[in-house]
Amino acid sequence: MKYILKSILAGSIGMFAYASVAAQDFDVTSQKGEQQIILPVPGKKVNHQGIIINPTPQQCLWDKSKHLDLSNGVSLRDIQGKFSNDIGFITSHAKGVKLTIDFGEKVSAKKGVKAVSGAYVMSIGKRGISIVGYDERGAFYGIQTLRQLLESPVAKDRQLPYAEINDYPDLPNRGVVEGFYGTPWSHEVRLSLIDFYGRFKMNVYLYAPKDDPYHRVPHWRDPYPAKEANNIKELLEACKRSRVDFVWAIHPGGDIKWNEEDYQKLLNKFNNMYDLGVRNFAVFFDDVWGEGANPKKQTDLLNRLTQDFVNVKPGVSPLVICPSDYTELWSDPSPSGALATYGTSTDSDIQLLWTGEAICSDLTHETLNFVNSRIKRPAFFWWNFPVTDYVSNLLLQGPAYGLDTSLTAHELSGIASNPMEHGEASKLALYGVADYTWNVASYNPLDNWERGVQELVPEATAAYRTFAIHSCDTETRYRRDESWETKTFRIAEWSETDAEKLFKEFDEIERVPQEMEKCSNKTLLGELRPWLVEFGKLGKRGKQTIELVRKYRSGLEDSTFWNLYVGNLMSSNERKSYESHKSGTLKLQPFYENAMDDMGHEFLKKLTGEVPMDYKGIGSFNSVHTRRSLLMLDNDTTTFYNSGVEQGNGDWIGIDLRAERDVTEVYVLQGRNSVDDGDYFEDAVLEYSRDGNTWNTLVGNLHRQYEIEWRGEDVKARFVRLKRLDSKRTNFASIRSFTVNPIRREDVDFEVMEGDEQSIIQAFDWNLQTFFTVNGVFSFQVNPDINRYILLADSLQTPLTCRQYAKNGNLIAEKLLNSSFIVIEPKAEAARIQIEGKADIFEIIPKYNNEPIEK
Ligand code: LTM
Repeated sequence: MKYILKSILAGSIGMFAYASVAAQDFDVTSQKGEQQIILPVPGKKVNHQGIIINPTPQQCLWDKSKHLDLSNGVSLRDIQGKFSNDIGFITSHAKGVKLTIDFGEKVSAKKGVKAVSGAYVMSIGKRGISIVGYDERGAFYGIQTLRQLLESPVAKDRQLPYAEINDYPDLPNRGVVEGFYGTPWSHEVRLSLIDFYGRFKMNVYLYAPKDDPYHRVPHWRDPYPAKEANNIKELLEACKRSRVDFVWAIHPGGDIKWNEEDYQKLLNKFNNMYDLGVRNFAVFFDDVWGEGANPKKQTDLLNRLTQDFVNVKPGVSPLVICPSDYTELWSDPSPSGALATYGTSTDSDIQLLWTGEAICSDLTHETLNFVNSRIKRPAFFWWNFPVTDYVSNLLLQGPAYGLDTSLTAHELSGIASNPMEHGEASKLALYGVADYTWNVASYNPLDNWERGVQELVPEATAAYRTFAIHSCDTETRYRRDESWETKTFRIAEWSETDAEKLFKEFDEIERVPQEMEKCSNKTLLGELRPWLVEFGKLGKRGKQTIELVRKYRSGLEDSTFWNLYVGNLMSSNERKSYESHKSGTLKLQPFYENAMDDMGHEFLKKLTGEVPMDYKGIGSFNSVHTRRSLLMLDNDTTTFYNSGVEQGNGDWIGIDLRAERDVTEVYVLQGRNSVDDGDYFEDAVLEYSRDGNTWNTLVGNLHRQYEIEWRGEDVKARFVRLKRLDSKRTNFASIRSFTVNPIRREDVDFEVMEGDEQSIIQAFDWNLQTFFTVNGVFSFQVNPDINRYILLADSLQTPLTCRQYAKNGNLIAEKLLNSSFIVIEPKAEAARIQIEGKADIFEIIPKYNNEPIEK
């Protein structure tokens, strides 16, 4: 639109580049290591022939030709009198099948039970059912296996196939750390989860809610008030029922003074908790800095506590510790570092928690080698999954994967999964953690997830599965695969078969919220509901989009198309609701956004005859081709594009101007936030290209420059980029702003007489991502060379009024505007046009007298 955009003059400013701020030397290691590559979910769905047992047993021999009839119930022989309350799932009858339950070293050795806590042998045969545990916990687990067998399709007529099961856990610690920031779980949810742990053979619950004030600052020194103390007693009883170790954790590092007074207060608190019944204790020093993180002080305290408390009080187990150096990201690897200090100076019975290569990361041999060689014992893995305290607008319902299946108890003492503040919704991931920690080598993440959705929502499994498969990715940091069965596409790749398939998926999605109302776990439903509501809307939006593309492809009048188009745009309120309870972020919502952008681009091109200026991010990083790169093009320096992977030689980030243009000005703002941010190209060159192959330098040898600005004689370019030059820095790369030829008010030849004078440029940037707002009256001077103005407005809530005034101020025409596609034809004597009402105007497209009228 050269006639209205005054040419953007390069003038004789000459070429210059400046760096407003140079980087200081600083520690950037904390900003590395977030995993951004999305690995696919391993495993595949298996046919379990009607027998579903989670965790997967180690050895099972089935004889399906013979069956034990349990229709008359069982007669219990509870040799040690411990399990009468655990077999409520089956009727007891004096004449029922004999169910014998026993445990202990002697009897278990006779039956070939592995000598580890939790192991058991169960036989089902003509003499009835026998369960022998290595310990009480093992026998309890045998009972859980029996319960699951009876709940399996194979036992629908209460006929159990003959079987010999020899089962045991691979890892000694299997469970959960309630260790997230945010609203701690309610008492009811905790009780429900403890029951769940027992049912799926998890044995540890580390109680460490970051926002429990009596766990951490400000009240870690004080006893719990009566109500909370009583709740803890109830949790202890529930854990006893589920044969779970309740580990109460204290988090003193935020304000501890390493003096006698605070030591005594800590000891008092431990005694106090002991009196409530706690026998397992933990001390956490995660996320503290300064003196609180001093490893020498920490280990001295722990050794003293072990001596004065753990070794003295009857029944107390060795401590569990989370050191301040809990991840490779910032742990000091040297022989004098924190991990080595722990390794050499703490009792080897003490368990040490470790989150891996990053805060949220996979469980690998490499990270265990790193930590174990220093702490001199197998680490206890704190798995930051499915925790969402860093992405609280998401709900993680995907498979539990990223856990190496060749690990053994020699390297790993177990896993404590850190879940979401939504306890019921976390069960799906915990179902996987239970399975992995019990039987590491057989762990099949995808199959486990398929079984999990069925287990958790048997009343609406298909709907829950649909929701869950599209609610997996974190968008940032610990990326998770999502929507792996769905094929989305750009309009340019349109095929009616794919479109129809996707339409059906969106249709199912739209129905999910209603279907999910059948879910009998109302607490789970309550946690999911805000996300389900948004998910349903996403289904509707997706369907409408496919219908709109179909209509668009078949050809529509401009006005009809535009009204349908804006009807399918998300309002800012809709966006706000979606943003706060997001799902479908990896494929579904991007399909909608891309389809709308693509149609908008083509439509605007047709109306203006120019290539719209909705520039696109390009570059060597995969993520730059996603919508995330819009964050560097949105005129908002508080948002940024981040590569999500480390930078390397030859990496670059740039923009595609969608057509060759005369470039006179480029501005790039690197880094995520402050000038101290490490995520930037330390050495770089600013380049342009006409074809994307041959690049020319605009500014070379940029060193430590966050802010890069170039202005000069126009160069013809379709692409502009910032390319990394060799440097030591291997951080991620971030760009807050990448601007080419920014439009300024003086570039726009349009006289505003009433209304917002400055933001009118948004209506002349040929970019439908931006708009200016009319709220009240807005008027402009008529240009006599223009015979029509087309205004592209958003969906009108109420009609606008358009008035035309003559030079002397007389009103000469008045019209109500109902359509979002506004065409104004100035009368011959009109000097001013006024619009009254409320609307967002994306573009104002003037049509000159001599221009042909497009169809
Ligand atoms: O991971 C650890 C050891 N500490 C905190 C957790 O409390 C928090 O939930 C996770 C996830 O944001 N990150 C942490 O650093």
